[in-house]
Amino acid sequence: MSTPSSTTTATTATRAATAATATLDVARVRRDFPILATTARGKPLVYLDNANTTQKPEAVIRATDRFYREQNANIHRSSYVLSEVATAAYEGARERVRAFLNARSTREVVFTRGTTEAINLVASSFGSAFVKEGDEILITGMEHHSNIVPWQLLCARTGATLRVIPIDDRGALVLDDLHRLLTERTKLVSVVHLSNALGTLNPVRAIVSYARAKGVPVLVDAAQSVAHLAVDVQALDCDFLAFSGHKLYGPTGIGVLYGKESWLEKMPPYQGGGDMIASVTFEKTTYAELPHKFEAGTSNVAGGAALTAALDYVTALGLPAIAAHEKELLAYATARLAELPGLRIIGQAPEKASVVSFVLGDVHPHDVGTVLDTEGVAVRTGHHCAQPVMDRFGVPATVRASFGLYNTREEVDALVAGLRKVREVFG
Ligand code: C6P
Repeated sequence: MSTPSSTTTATTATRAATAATATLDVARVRRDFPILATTARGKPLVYLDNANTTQKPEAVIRATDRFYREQNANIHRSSYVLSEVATAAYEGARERVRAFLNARSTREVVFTRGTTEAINLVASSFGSAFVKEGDEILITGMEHHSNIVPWQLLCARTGATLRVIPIDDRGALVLDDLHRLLTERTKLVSVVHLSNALGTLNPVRAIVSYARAKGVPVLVDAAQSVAHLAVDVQALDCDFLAFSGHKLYGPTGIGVLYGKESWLEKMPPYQGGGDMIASVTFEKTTYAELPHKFEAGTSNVAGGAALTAALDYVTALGLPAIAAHEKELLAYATARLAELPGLRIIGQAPEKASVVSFVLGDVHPHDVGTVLDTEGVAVRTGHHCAQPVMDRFGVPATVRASFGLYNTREEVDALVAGLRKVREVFG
């Protein structure tokens, strides 16, 4: 049995040297991801679906393996040494997330199953305490369904109304409408940081400033952004922020709700059960301290250990270096795609990151995806769980290539070659 923090020390030291140069050695980084050396349909795998989920480096795979081999026990409940080790792994992950987001305290870091559950937690808990008939929740026209439906459910329960900041033809927010739509009735603004369907990077700091001046809290859906740019919750000054481990080179089944302690203290528990209580009698239950008040039942302990490894990995490479690499790749992809007759990029906002969404003439995106798949190129086709975005641009679906830290220009070239093949097949 060994301590949880030593898992990635060697890797971290090696990576720190790379980070110091602020450029990404992509060829070397790719060797950390075993799946990238595999084939798909007999061709080298070209994985361009990172907005959906990212592939996992050896460090994350090893941390999961090691947890179950050497550290597995339930946490917070037992006094034997193995349980102490597992608890340290899990609470160590919380501290790692705190540092990653620059939160003030681990009391502000709640583990969830992912972004979706984190947003549902706020809609349910904040909603039951602070939202009533006649109130309004303000979102944007480029939200993922996970940042629409929980608020619709809340509105149906309370009689509140959902308002939507529109997007313009480039896929940028119409910020003047924020000023019109944010009123004394607004109880919360919930906005995506980086759009999964358009690649638009929203000015969340400016949105928070504006809302703060009116006394309105802001939730940031950072599901897409955390893997592509450094996110600092104190600099953003947001009240809540949600992300998923699996989009950040970490495991599925674990994510994070960051919440300002002042809000979390005032919010009731989301679910009831073990580990979230201080004491229970049939007459009265009192709740555990933050953040455990919001974590009912047995947690994803192995997920925590693996998330630590993922955050160590990304931090050692350096988010500025990752962002610079992906920016260059997005520019290259945008230019190469423009060579293809009839290709229309959906989402051309001035500030974008890591995602290019497009349609190819009148070939259905699913057909495009099928042909690309025969070439080993994995992209997502469909509405990307953002149907209102498709409606806004008058398309049923798009093809979406989304980049991660290990993607290369050669892979963009493979995408473009695959699209030429689509043209040959469908004319
Ligand atoms: N988007 C995509 O292919 P979960 O499923 O809880 O990990 O993440 C939900 C979610 C919330 N917000 C945004 C902006 C997202 O992009 C996602 C997940 C994936 O675009 C799967 S639909």
